[in-house]
Amino acid sequence: MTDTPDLKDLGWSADFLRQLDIDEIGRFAPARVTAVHRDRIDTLTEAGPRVLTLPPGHSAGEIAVGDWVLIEPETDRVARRLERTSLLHRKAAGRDIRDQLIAANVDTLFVTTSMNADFNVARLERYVALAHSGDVAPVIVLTKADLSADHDTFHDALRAALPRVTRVTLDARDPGAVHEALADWCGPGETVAFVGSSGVGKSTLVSVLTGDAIATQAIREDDAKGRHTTTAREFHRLAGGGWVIDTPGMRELQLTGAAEGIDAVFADIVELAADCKFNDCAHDTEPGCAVKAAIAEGTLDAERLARWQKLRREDALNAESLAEAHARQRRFGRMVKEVVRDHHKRQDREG
Ligand SMILES: Nc1nc2c(ncn2[C@@H]2O[C@H](COP(=O)(O)OP(=O)(O)O)[C@@H](O)[C@H]2O)c(=O)[nH]1
Ligand SMILES: [Mg+2]
Ligand SMILES: [Zn+2]
Repeated sequence: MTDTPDLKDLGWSADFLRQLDIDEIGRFAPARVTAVHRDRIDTLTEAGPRVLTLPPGHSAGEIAVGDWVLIEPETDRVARRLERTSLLHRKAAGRDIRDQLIAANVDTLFVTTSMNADFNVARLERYVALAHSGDVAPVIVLTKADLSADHDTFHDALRAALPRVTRVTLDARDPGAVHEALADWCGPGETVAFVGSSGVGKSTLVSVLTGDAIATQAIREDDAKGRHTTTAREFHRLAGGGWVIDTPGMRELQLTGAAEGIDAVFADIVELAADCKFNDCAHDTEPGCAVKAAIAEGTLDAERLARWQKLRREDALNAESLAEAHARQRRFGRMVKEVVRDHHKRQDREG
């Protein structure tokens, strides 16, 4: 591979090209966002790295790592952001109630778990729902194959809970095995990302795929507690072409606006629910409940129903608090405007 990736290598495709007007083609150079700072973004273009500023009135919060933007001719300014093919987002961590963009235009989300005590079906369902809701294809990566004597237990659990999601099993420290297992989703133009608990092998996998030692850097980012340094790299080139996005936000993901993704994971229950007597059946004590009937017959696991209901509740609750926060901000904005207007009126009267 050469040192400067071409557009296709950067992930450029017909999905983005067709968003350009005829007079923009050739004049507005496309750039892929590699890092987002408060007042500027780092990008990669066909001609190399470029730091860009945002158009007036736009904030960095609207741009995600992985986004494609067009550069205004003869300036270092973003003209506009192109529509995304996919978007991973979450409810911001802590008390800050807002929707936070994590990464855009990701093709594959490697949902990583080790085959030991960390393995947790509910958590994996949550990550897969996140992928589906962001239009990213999920692949489950089972690590520590070398430490587990019984792989079947894990595969059986996944066959029951996430039957349609592809799984691979590997020892993350074995480069040959990693390249072979993940090659199908990596390569020129592909963008991948990893999610999973701490300690399951994400950094090990990323180091193998990128061919350099960024594991230690990832640890430093964890420790930085949001103090984002300009040297933090979140967009890493894969040794065989393609990119891996590793943002600090990737490590803690709370769902919001993910109802469709959740229902995709639990499609069997959604299908059953269509046969319930009442449209708004809570699958609790209602008569004619097809979901409860399936549990009684033994064709549906009661715990699976409980996991679906829990995720839907969490998603609805987060959506509600986001909506409330927005309404509060709008009310505050209106109040500020009124105060300013009254002030001007008074000045006019007095002046
Ligand atoms: N034996 C074995 N150790 C692994 C495997 N994957 C990761 N590890 C080890 O588990 C520890 C945590 O791995 P790391 O990549 O830092 O996990 P992360 O927190 O998900 O980034 C490290 O000591 C790795 O060497 C594996 O497949 N087999
Ligand atoms: Mg790590
Ligand atoms: Zn029901």
